[in-house]
Amino acid sequence: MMELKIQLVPTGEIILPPGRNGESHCHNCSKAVGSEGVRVMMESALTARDRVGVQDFVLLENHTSEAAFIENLRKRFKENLIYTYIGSVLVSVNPYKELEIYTKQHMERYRGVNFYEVSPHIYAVSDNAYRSMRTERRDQCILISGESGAGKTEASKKILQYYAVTCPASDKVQTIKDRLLQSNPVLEAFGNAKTLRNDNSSRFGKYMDIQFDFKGAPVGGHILNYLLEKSRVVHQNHGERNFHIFYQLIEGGEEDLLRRLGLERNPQQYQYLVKGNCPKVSSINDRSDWKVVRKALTVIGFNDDEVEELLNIIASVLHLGNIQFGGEESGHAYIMADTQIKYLARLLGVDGSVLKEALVNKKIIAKGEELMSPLNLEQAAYARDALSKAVYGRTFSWLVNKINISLAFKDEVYPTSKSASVIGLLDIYGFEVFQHNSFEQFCINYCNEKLQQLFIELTLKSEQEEYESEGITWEPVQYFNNKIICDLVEEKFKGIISILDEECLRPGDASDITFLEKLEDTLGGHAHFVTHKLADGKTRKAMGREEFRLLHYAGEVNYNVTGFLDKNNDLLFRNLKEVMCQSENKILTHCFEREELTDKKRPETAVTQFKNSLAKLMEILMSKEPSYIRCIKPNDAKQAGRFDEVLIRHQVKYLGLMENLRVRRAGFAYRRRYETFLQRYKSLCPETWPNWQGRLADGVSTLVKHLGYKPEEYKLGRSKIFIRFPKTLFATEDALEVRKHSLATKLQASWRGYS
Ligand code: AOV
Ligand code: MG
Repeated sequence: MMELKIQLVPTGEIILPPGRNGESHCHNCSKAVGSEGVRVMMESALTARDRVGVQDFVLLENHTSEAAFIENLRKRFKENLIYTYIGSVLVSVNPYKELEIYTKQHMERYRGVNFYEVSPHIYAVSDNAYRSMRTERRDQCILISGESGAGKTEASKKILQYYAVTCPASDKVQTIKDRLLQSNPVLEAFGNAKTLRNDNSSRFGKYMDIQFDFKGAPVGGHILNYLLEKSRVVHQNHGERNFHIFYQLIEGGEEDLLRRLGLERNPQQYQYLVKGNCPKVSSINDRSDWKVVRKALTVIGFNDDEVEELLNIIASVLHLGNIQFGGEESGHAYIMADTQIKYLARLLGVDGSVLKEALVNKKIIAKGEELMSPLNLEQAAYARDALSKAVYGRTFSWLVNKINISLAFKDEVYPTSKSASVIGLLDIYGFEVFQHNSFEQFCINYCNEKLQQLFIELTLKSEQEEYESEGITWEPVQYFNNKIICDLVEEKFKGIISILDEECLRPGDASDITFLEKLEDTLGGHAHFVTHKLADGKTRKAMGREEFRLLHYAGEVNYNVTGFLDKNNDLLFRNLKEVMCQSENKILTHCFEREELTDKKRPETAVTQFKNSLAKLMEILMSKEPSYIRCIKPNDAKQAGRFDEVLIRHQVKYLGLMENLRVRRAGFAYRRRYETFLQRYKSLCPETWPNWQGRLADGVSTLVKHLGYKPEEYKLGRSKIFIRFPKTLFATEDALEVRKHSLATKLQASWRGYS
């Protein structure tokens, strides 16, 4: 699909710079406005715009109208134009089908080209960030946001591919490029899963730095991962799956490998894989994905032994899940069969009988003496699941670390030197709401609040700063600031996280319910916090007694408090830790270190670790120059071609896109650096054509006066011209187009003269 190049005045007129006699006429040729050639050109342009909408929302005639905004999105979506700008922010609508817009030719088209000269594309954003990094020597970051299934992970992969293909490379750089690309399938296998919202949902947050050298070649990378949803290892909601790797291994693993691991080729055999009753997903081919992942592990630098050790752990988790306990509800639990223990002992490299003991007893140290206290059925199942989660979660962190080692920037000539600059890519888990929401959704949605907060601060701030530094007065636009919700969650002493930690650390009768009661006592009456209790002492019928509701920026979510304390404490019984510390599996020796056993300090709770890591992330992001990609999910059915207006309107609202647009327009719709502006339009004025010799600002001033700009239409800053209305720029663009047309006409005429 060809994107519309010429822009027209909304009314359909072409406004040309007045000629010497005050009439409008086509520059350089005798054709007057309205003559056949120009009319045809205009008509086809107008029809095209009617069909495909505008490529930058700033150009919308009715920019305050949400309906017009959505109509523009709809038009473009229908034409498979999934990208649209708001100024420099890219809005992307998930097409749910493969589009032919990511080819090498497309990449080439965007390479080194100015943002506004080509149709909106994720490659344009990537290229722009890359060029800013190169020319201004400033670290960049690309922040991708949007709800679950909106296309964040796909977007981040497209960006990485763009750099891998278009950036300069040597042999060594090629290895790094390959590893950067291959880290994706590996991390997705271990960290993504099918949820009700997305068949390939990221269950961890990821921030990846791509490091570039002075020549602009990618020379290294580093990944920070955030809070993996470990609970999925032992439990999945109906219609969901465990992490992909389990199914890939079972479906794709070679016969003798499965034999060594003691696995059967049937996911239904494994308790940890049957909870969601969803072993197969139509959009996923586990068997071929296995091949991709297996190859990727090699590219990243795993040797066969390491792969085997990694898979031993994955298989162990499945065996752990199949351990069944016998015994009375209140009596001592015992392990029903030794089958799994035998496999576990071998795969984990631990003593089977010690493991067996540790799974049904708890070690207590009282008055310096060690005592074994037997566990009942429920406790034993709990201990087993805690072990599975710990093993999987720590292995995942180890894996990220291993990838980081393989991506590390190494300069053999200057061993202490750093890479020249970086581009950071942020791809987190998107906002999500299920029927049942727990601790994990609380953390995920809190993370999204933080990111939205950053967007608000940075877009407003940078806009304001730009006007300030250019000496332009501006009118601020009102935003809904979600800081109030961030505070509600993370404020010291009275935020939800503080209260949760307090209950986790409080000895005695602390429980999920006492946590909820404390929330009610402290936060009842907060504008964004609701429970079943109404102010007049009555109960709210629509809410359960174990629930609290948060009014997030992106919508209301009811959280069930069951399991909050447990998941936040994230405890593993001491004797199970001891067993794991004795493991001969090389990966596990890194995951479970003996110092942990002697460390008296209580580890930080899960949510506090998460909060601190997010605070650090915000600092990292603030120190870089941001670009934004705002992803929109077109429907809940994961279907191509379906544009669900209600769903989309909701996202446009909460992503603050209308305000974003207003900010862009309240001040000045367009800004261009003097040299860019002059270069593009100098042919429209005899005094600036072919070259302007004086100061750039004077050249621009002469040019716009010649073009008939009125004083209220523009301002000249220190290094840029600011144009208030898009129509002004349209008219100039049209004039340029007409000039080209008249040049073409002249040329044609002269050709005819030859023939
Ligand atoms: P997410 O990262 O935003 O959700 P994904 O990037 O995984 O969402 O996208 C979900 C699915 O939508 C993908 O698996 C593709 O099938 C499809 N899709 C997304 N973007 C494109 C595109 N540009 N072209 C074609 N198909 C696309 V989550 O990780 O759940 O928040 O936690
Ligand atoms: Mg994702």
